[in-house]
Amino acid sequence: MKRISLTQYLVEEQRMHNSIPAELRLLIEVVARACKTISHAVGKGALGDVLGSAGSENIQGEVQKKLDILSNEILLEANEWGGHLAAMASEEMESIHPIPHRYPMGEYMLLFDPLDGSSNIDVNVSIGTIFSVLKAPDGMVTPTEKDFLQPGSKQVAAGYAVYGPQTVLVFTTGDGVNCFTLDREMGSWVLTQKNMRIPSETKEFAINASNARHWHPPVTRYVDEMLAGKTGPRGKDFNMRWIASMVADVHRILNRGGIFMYPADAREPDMPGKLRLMYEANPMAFIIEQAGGAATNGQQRIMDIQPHKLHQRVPVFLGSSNEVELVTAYHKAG
Ligand code: AHM
Ligand code: MG
Repeated sequence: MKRISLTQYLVEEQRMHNSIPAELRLLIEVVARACKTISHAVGKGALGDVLGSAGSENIQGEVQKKLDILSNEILLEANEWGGHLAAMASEEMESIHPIPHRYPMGEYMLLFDPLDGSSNIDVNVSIGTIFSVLKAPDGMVTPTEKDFLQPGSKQVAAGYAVYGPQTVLVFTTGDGVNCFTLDREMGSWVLTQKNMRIPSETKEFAINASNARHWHPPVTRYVDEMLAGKTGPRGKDFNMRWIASMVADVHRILNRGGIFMYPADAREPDMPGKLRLMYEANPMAFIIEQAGGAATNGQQRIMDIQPHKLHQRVPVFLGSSNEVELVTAYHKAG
């Protein structure tokens, strides 16, 4: 079978459909290269002295792992000099990172969760990187946090890498979803799945059930009905998976369907869920919708939410469309 590299795919997309402007193409190639470097560091594990805590906390008060910081630096350094970006923002940094003046400024803005699934780093379970690309507002001279506060529907690209048994890169530029696998010997990304589609029906769900006692009634109702199985109101048995790395859970759902949930709950009424709108929910929602699935916060489409701050959290329900619609309807019913 003829192998199509990431570069060939991007060049041909640009040539045939004009769907990927040259600067965006460069951006995706640079992010992919950074993910390759992160994948290499992840693969070294204890041998590369990359495991364990860094002894610091990020803006959300979470303890940072060495790999969180290293991955953040790799993405920043890789993306600073190419002239394709105006600024970056990261889950691991309190404020935005404008492109230093010594480099030309481009028209895109990049947001990322450099190392998603941090709790799995030290136990050799799949982890990943998530990214989202926005356009700088017209006339922007000096980027500020406000320039990033655009709804997810404005994303021009989004993607993730999974560092697992295989390293894969999945992304969309608004024209379907494709998956590339890293050929570790050759060091190149090879197209391995074209136009990924999520089945609309599923018998599999993903939620951290240890929080069940804190859930709000619509989530309890929805999960209880699935747990009731064949003789319950859903009339079928469901299976459950929870990897605690959103990238890995979403990758499974893209491949064989399912629903992923990280709801808000009663623990901290002021904290709407755990996941971040700009670095996790929006990019994953874009990919899931592009593959025929759906993504809501229980009330509305995630990509329609107008962000009011960079590190905003949001409840997340995404995956097979029929299931996301059902749990959203339960929320709307009160
Ligand atoms: P992180 O970005 O700090 O790794 O946190 C996000 C992760 C998601 O990947 C995953 O779905 C979730 O946190 C797991 O949370 P929990 O440990 O509460 O199950
Ligand atoms: Mg994360």
